[in-house]
Amino acid sequence: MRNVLEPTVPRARAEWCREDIAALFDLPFADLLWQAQVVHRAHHNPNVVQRATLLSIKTGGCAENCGYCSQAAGNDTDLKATKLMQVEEVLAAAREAKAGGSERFCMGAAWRSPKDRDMDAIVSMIEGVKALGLETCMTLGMLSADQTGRLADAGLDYYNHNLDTSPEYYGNVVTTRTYGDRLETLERVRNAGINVCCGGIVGMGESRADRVGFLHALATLPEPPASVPINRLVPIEGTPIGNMLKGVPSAQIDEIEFVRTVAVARITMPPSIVRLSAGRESMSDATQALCFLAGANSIFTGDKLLTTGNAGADIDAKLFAKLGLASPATSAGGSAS
Ligand code: SAM
Ligand code: DTB
Ligand code: SF4
Repeated sequence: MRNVLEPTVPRARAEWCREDIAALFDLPFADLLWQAQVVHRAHHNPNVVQRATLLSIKTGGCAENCGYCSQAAGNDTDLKATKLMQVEEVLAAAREAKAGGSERFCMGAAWRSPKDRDMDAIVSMIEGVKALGLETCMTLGMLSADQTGRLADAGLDYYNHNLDTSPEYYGNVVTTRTYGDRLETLERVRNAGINVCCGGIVGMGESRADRVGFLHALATLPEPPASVPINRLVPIEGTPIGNMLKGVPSAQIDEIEFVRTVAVARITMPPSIVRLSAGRESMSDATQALCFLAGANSIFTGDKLLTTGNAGADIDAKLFAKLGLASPATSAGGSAS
């Protein structure tokens, strides 16, 4: 293991092995955060955090069986399924997000994969949101090569498709698709020249070794993802994983362990935007501040994620003021210290 008092030497992705990643997780907390700060400050402005807004453009009724998700048709949740939204409705929501200070607009559909008949509307949404000057991200499930090409031609900035957990734990989370299926779509996205947004969920009952395997899988993709959402499970009643954790406080992920995961993501994927995603609503300001210290530099703002609640824009504005954080567009520029 490296001497923790030496600054982290930037590594090529292929050099990360599970043992090294496990050793990072095992560091004393102060040493881990120090390493994460060294890497973070070498690649990013530590006082800048991007705000993004999510919109569910097609909710519920999904054919996949993800054990954490409110939108899987087979999960016993109260969610009402909807059709794909009209382009104008989506653009109205994007305008509102921009007026509220967001710089990125992420559109999610509860599909196993899009139907070709939906692609014209999807393309119009991307073009319209881009024309507002917002960064665009979409998450629509698995894509064919043709569909990926259409998204690229429309100018989509990022495609979100998560590995969610380690290859070993994956079968406990979803059985209607494989890790290999996810990797195939990620490859198509990468080959089409769209930035990959790929991360996962912490706190689904997985072990530390699974968190190591999860970050190892991300950091050793042919190119590390440009964007890495780290979600803290939002336990949802009526989902297998939500039910499993209900009433077992000890099964919830410890907040320090969550911060450790963010720090290890930062150290293993230095140039990536690490997104502190779902689960912020139940986090204290202090825990969120630790996540920013650990290298998180984007959040989802607004009072809703896709189907669950989120800390609203006013609460986030207060947090930014308290911590002296700025958005990329309003910061003086410059990255590293
Ligand atoms: N259907 C698409 C797919 O799965 O690729 C996109 C939508 S899906 C809701 C996007 C991601 O949100 C999931 O991969 C998962 O990481 C995250 N997510 C969904 N439900 C969550 C929950 N209850 N808590 C935390 N994260 C969640
Ligand atoms: C991601 O990893 N997190 C976001 C985004 N990608 C699409 C979604 C979080 C969803 C949280 C549960 C919900 O609101 O349904
Ligand atoms: Fe469908 Fe995505 Fe939810 Fe899985 S996470 S059930 S693919 S919407």
